Amino acid sequence: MVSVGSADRYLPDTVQQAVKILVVGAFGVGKTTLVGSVSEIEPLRTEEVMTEASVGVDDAAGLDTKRTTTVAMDFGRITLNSRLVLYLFGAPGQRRFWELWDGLAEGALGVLVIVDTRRLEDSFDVLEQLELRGLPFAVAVNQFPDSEEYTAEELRGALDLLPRTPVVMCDARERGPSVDALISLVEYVSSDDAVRVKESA
Ligand SMILES: Nc1nc2c(ncn2[C@@H]2O[C@H](COP(=O)(O)OP(=O)(O)OP(=O)(O)O)[C@@H](O)[C@H]2O)c(=O)[nH]1
Ligand SMILES: [Mg+2]
Repeated sequence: MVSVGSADRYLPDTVQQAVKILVVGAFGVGKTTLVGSVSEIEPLRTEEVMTEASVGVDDAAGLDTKRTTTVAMDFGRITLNSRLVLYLFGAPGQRRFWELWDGLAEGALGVLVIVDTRRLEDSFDVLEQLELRGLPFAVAVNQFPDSEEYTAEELRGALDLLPRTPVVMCDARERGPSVDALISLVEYVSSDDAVRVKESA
């Protein structure tokens, strides 16, 4: 998490636009980690310790250090440049939380979808839900140490993405690449391509 002084809690006077971004992805892909890495304010988290009840429901394979899961949402803020601030809303990706998305997605400019290539199939449902809702999105690939390396084009094929959908490699624990993923999303949704996606949905 970025350490913040009290001065950073307040938005600069130069900010002209505040936009809402949704961060989604399957269980344990790194949503809470990414929001925490980029947020300039202490992120709001709703973590609960995972219990026996999640065994066989949420697949934590490859997530040895994971002890908690998000039960409602993550929230963070990042000032991308002197004029633009993003409010990040992280939403759990499991099917049982999909109803939450409708409220959280209201008024959102776009969605950053985080995927873990070790469990790519877990992301199919999430992408399908976004397409159904007509939400413009970019894909951030969270690289874990034992992730195989794929090219963006290979992943685009495997995830059946449109040629114009951004696919960005990142490490959710690192601020720089996580911010770059958000910038790709904002650039994409600000372009005509994304508008077309929205209109055709
Ligand atoms: N090695 C590595 N570990 C990561 C990375 N990102 C997250 N983790 C770890 O992976 C686990 C999952 O991260 P979370 O941020 O909790 O994932 P999440 O998507 O918010 O999970 P849910 O809210 O439960 O769906 C945590 O134990 C993190 O410490 C990464 O880029 N590399
Ligand atoms: Mg989480």
